[in-house]
Amino acid sequence: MHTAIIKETFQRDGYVLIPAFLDSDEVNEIIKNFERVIEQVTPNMPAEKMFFEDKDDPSTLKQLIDIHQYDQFFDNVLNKGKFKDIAALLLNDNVVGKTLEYFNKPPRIGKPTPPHQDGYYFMLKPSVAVTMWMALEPADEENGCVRYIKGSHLTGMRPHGRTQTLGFSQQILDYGPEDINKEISITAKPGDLLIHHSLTIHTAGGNKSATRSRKALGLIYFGLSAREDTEAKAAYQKKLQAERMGKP
Ligand SMILES: O=C(O)CCC(=O)C(=O)O
Repeated sequence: MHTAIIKETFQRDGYVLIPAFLDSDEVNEIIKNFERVIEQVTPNMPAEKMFFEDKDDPSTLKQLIDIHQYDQFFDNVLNKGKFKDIAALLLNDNVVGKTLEYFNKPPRIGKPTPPHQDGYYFMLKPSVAVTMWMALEPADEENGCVRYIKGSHLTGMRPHGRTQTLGFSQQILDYGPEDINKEISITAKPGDLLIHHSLTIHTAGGNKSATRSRKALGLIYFGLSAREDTEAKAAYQKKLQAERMGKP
């Protein structure tokens, strides 16, 4: 896919799908290294960087965050590979790799990803950031592929509030049938890369398959022109505190 088309699509729609961004050997290398990390590195990672669908069952691992901080292979994927170059191209900026994540939705029990805008978590001003999501196995409606609302990066930040979903603590509060009607499901094959703007609304279904998992690689890049939004951060901390005290 030509870079000019990738950029134009991203700017217009708020997301872009790049088919076969990595070939099968490259995907297998990522899968092999995730397996190694799960076996050998996670025992040294703090508990708050790991989420399980069932905390008493290690086979239900659903998310690992900040893997690059604990593993050189994935630090290189985030900071040295071709993912970073494409982030800089799309944001028209120099970028910093913020995090590298592992996502899974285990068969039957993988929960939906609540509708949200990543920029709500990032709290940047301006919100110059992208998230990348690369399929490590086929993703479709049955096992919970990502769904986007086209053009939603152009209409501002929606109000967010608390969820009970581990790893995705915030969701759009006024998300309704009109939004659901606009959702576009993106089916993806291993190596296909999805990139979305930090203001693009997205969600994903639960995993309804009895046999198939839904594994993916996640990467986040901030533009160097983005600054921490200290007002938004303070308001968020106040809101979390109120929620802890049981206030609305
Ligand atoms: O893996 C998913 O279901 C969603 C991932 C997501 O929301 C994100 O990377 O921002």
